[in-house]
Amino acid sequence: MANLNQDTNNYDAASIKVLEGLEAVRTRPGMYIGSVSTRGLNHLIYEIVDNSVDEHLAGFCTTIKVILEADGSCTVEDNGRGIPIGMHEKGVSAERVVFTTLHAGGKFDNNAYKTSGGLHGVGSSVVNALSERMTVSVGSGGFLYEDKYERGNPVVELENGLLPVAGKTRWTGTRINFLPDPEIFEKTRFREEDIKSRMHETAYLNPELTIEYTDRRQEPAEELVFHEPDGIVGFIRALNKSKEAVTDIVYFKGMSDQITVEAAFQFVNEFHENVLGFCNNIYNAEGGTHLTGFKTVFTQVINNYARQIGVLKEKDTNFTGADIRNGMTAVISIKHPDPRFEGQTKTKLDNQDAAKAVSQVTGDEIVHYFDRNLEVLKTVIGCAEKAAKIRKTEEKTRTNMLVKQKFSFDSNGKLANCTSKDASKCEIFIVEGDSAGGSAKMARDRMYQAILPIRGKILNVEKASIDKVLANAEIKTMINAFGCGFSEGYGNDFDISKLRYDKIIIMADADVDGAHISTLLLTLFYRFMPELIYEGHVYVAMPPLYKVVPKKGSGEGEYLYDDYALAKYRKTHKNDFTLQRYKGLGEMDPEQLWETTLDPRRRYMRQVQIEDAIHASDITELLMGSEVPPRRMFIHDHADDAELDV
Ligand code: TSJ
Repeated sequence: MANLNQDTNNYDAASIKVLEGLEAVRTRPGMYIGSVSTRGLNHLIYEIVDNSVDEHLAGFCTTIKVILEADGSCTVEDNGRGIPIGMHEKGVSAERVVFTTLHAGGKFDNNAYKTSGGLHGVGSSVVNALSERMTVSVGSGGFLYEDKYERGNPVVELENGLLPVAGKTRWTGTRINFLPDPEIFEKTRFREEDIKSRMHETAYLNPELTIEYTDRRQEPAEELVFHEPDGIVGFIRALNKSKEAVTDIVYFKGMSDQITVEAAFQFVNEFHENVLGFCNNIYNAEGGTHLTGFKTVFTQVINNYARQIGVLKEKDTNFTGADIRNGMTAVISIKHPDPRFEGQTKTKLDNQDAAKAVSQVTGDEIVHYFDRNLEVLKTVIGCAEKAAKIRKTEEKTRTNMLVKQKFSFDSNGKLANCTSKDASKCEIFIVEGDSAGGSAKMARDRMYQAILPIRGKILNVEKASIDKVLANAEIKTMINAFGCGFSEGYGNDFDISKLRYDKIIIMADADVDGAHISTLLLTLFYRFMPELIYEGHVYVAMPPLYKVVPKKGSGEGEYLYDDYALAKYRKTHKNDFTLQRYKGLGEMDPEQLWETTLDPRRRYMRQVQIEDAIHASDITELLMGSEVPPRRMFIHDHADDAELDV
């Protein structure tokens, strides 16, 4: 409070309220940014950058610079009009109001397409409140203005409510530098892979925008320029770059009812669909009304054509939507003046008018296109025919298979199930290797913990067709054990309410093979049971890497879970301890396994979060690709991704 400028009584009163508001952000940061993990940290950058993207959408900014500074702070700069620095009705510079008022609204929301990415579409004031320090620089009308904050509190004295001039400049725009507060965040290192892929995605969605990315935390600095003049067409090209395309990329854009609709799609030789939805440049992981509109009309149009050209006869049933989208990669990007979101993670677009607008534009545009491109139409219908045929054979196989297995749940040799049937308390560990599986069976809490050992590598589901996936013994056992079936392109038999375990915990060695198995399992879940991940049921166990025992004293020693912990331990214990390194789960006896990895009160584990489908398919591509170095990099990086459970 000491730093508050008290020029006007007006401001005095207003500022007290402001501080109370920002204090709430610091007390419950999760409410505003989702989490205080790396994910929430990265979100600070997205939040700031989105403001510059808004300025771009308003037609005033062409370039955004994003710099990860060597001191751990982040700078975002644009060449727009500059945040207004004039007098606001509250009696202070408008800029102050933006950074000290929660949801600074009204005057600053005159932008028709304000990006509001749902739950976490929070304001710059939230970033300010969660930053140890923040500097705001504005270039406007030939002058440079500067304002500074510490943990949300202004530290620059205003002159009659206005910012002092800091110099002359010909530059116009806004530059923000902020340092995330270590009192708030578990870790304060931005994750470059996330930032880069988000900036690249933003470039695809805004073809006239250039984003210059610099990471100065490394020597030499990494510099990248994201500029994608082909827009979502380029996005589709990138998504399909290692796939076998069977059609050209089709693109269209239109407007209906104040909503701009833009879409691109292409068919590839694969067994699944990849249809991504964006609203106001924000990815909608859970889809929503724009995707529904697109899918519904696409299905109708293709079925109509199929009847017209006689591929479907009168007695034939229609192709299902999934038949038609088999092999489709699509991006649907809409701009909506007032988006609403629902769903588990508030990433599902909920506006009914979006479904209407998308189906209207899509219907008109694809009929226009297919009328003039019969070859593409025939290819698309050909894909649907093939998919329908496979679906029909597999429907039979699957019914036989699942009926046979339905009652074999308890008699399955490998699964050591738990006694309790209360799903909310039960856990299933999927354990790599029979020896670790054996120890885990002995060590577990039989009441609530089930153990399923799996051997070797399960199928790479990305490349295999559904019948091969289902023929795999370990996958069958797993699907049966979970109890909720599975969903894939040909219908949805997945019912998460039947899930028998609250937590599905992957337990693999901390080496490359272990990471490979974890990723194969995650890919399987992601493809066929994505709700498991979206609803937070999937975890990765984190067995310790080391045990340290002090040479002096009576200390029993402790387990260390990463190299960082070991480095810290070395600092406080010098060399007066013995160090045991665990090579694999198989090395631990049952008691150790219980203490370190199974016991809910002591174990560490990470909850798996799929940030978005794009990332997941990148992951798969990385892991399934032939180059070894990037593969290893992912495996290492991935450990930072998720949250600590305990
Ligand atoms: F998040 C933020 F507020 F900190 C922030 C805002 C961060 C960054 C990097 C840039 C921006 C920002 C805001 N860039 N450009 C603008 N533009 C305006 O706020 C603005 C300027 C002029 C007018 C006008 O009507 O004249 C309206 C607006 C909203």
